[in-house]
Amino acid sequence: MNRWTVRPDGSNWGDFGADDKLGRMNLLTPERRLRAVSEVQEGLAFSLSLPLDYPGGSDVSHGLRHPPRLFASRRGDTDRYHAEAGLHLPGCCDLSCDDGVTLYTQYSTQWDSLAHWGQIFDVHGDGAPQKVYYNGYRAGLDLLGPDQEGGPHGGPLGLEHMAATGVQGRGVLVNLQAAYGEDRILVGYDELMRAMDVQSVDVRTGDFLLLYSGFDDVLLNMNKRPDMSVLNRYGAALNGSDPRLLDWITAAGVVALCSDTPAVEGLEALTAPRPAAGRFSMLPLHEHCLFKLGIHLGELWFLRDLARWLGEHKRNAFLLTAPPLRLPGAVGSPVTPVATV
Ligand code: UVW
Repeated sequence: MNRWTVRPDGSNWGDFGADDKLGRMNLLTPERRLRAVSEVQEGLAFSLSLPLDYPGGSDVSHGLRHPPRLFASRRGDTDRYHAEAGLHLPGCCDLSCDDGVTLYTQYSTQWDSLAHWGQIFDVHGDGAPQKVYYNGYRAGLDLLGPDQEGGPHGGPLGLEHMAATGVQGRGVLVNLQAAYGEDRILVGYDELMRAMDVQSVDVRTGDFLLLYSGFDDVLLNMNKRPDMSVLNRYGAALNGSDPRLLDWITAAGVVALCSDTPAVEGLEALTAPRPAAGRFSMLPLHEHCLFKLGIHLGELWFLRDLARWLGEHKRNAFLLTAPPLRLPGAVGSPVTPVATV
């Protein structure tokens, strides 16, 4: 039986194939990658990752995610790797260190996979809504929960599939800080179009759209002690409740939205009063991108240096290379994106 017979309004389920796992990443064709390479004019590379022990603490993720913890690998109880920063290997002059890590995949600079945000939706129009994700993949059958055998596992939507594509294409950056400053502002269609117009940003089908707010710089200056009273009131984030913005994202053909903020969209809806009736998504941009259209979201990227360089050189396009970890089943992944200009 088909996973769905009714797809959500405004979704593209099935358009990339009944069993598609990649969403808009399908648009990264060799031709588009070559066009992206043609944006490289100076040979300069920018790392777009925060140090992965930022933001610090757990407040930015509302207590959900915790800083990474490194530990030394050992064989049984006798190995003393790292005890003195190096195991002296018997019978030779060599020292060796070896380590492991406990890491929350969405703690710092990250990709959200299409398994990160789903919805309760009536996929057969029979009055029995089900828990589903992009392309109708089902919770508990296609994606496995932590108490299921083999779980937790993102199944077909695990990030290893995205990683296998290489994740490389043309990036364009809109500098929302330059356009709107440091006060809190939700950027809808009008505000985004105005900023793109002033900065002559030309978004094409298959592009990664990067949005710079300045949040990364403020966060780094807090030295792993994030002050939420400042961060919650800081800078520009997309307004996921603006239907014209969502329509534009559909029409623009972007493969991903990435920003230096924790969620790309403003989190105001998390604490807003809920409507008494009708369907309601707390994070409408997540719903639109991850659930309906297969558009990956990149969050907490470090964009400051790239944004400055692009501004100084009156440019906004570059080659972006940003594969997640090829970790089977992962719902999110750290990423060290590289922009080459
Ligand atoms: C949330 O849970 C808000 O997730 P994200 O990391 O996508 O912001």
